[in-house]
Amino acid sequence: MAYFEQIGTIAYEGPKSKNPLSFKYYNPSEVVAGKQMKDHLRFAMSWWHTFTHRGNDPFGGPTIFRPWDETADDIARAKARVHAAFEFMEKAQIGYFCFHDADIAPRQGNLLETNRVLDEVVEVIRQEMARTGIKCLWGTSNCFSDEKFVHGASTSPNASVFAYAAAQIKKAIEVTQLLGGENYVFWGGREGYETLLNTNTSLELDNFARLLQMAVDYAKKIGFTGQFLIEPKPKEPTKHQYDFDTATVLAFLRKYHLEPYFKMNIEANHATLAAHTFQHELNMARINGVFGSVDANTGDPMLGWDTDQFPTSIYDTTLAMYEVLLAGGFTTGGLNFDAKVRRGSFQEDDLFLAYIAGMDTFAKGLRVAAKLIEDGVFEQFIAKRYESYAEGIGKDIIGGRVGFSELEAYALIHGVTPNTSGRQEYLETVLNQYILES
Ligand code: XLS
Ligand code: NI
Ligand code: NI
Repeated sequence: MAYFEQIGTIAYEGPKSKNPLSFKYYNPSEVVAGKQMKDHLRFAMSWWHTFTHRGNDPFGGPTIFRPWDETADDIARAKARVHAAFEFMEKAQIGYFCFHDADIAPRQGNLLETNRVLDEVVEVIRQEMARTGIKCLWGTSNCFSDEKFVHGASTSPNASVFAYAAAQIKKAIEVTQLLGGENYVFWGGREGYETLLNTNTSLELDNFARLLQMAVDYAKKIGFTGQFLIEPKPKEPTKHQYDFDTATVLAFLRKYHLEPYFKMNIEANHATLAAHTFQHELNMARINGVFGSVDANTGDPMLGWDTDQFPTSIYDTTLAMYEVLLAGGFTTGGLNFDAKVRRGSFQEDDLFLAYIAGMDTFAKGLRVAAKLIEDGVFEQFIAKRYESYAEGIGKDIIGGRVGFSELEAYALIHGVTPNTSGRQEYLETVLNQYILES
């Protein structure tokens, strides 16, 4: 049975097309900067936002009613969703998907039954993957929605909750391995705190590290070779999330000697919640060698929460793709649209229109970023700005040949040379020019 009968495969029609159900900038097989666009961008569909989101918000119930949700039996419904999801990905030319255990199969009364049903649905996914060639970018476990995780998972004060979370994650890694997932994501769910008046942060952080070490050990034991990713987020659902931002996660990984096993999954909306730009977080991951993958979405500058909107700002996607290209591009990672249609965009074709918007915006960003890098626009400016470190005293500082006494002697004799302008407004104009002309 087809769920999107009215819609055919979305094709590239170019920037002049007025057909809403076409790509204007995303031309999957076109070569940009030495690679096909589809291999640069590695677009992925988020199972949760695309197939289980019903439009609920704190003030109202569902506004989104999908045909696959009409199946009364919850296991049959999960299987119907699998068929709808693969039809959707095929038609939208999305090569990968990401999932939480709880998105793909309904939980049952106990862990054993839950895992059995999960296996049953995973088998349908496996068949659809074989039929379509669509792959799994990453899997993860939902250790935050259920009531038992009220005080966290591995950071819960209740040790039996720690054990349950570990069991869930063990199974989710196994399922990800079975589906050939290229990564496994740890987003800190409720790993954080509401008040220090009742929280032992020291024990909670140690326990968080213990859980991650167990995951590393287990992956080794079963031969899971996917990349482990941590997805930083500063707040929501807890007031203070432990994985605040890339820098905080790095300090944590280094303290517990976990850095070799983890990279970052950078989400745009989480970056801005941490009062960083998306580009800043990607840059921090890149320069520290922990750039892994991206959750592509956007927040709203006027709202202080994770609105998970589809990205439509070419400015942001250009600067994001600029960092991705400088990082050498994606290896195991990709662009997962951790984004949902607005509550008012409840028609089925809105799903396609939303993904087209996001994919085209990133495709355009890739095109502009590739041109900026090809022309060395900012790279040359930056190299020139720091040229005082290429010779003389600057070279001695970098070479470790001088200390405070030598520098004092230098300063007494030479004083300082004049500073030059940072030319920010000029560079911003050049960036606009590239966005408009590329
Ligand atoms: C929530 C997160 C979540 C992760 C996967 O804010 O973005 O969706 O990506 O657990
Ligand atoms: Ni995310
Ligand atoms: Ni998020």
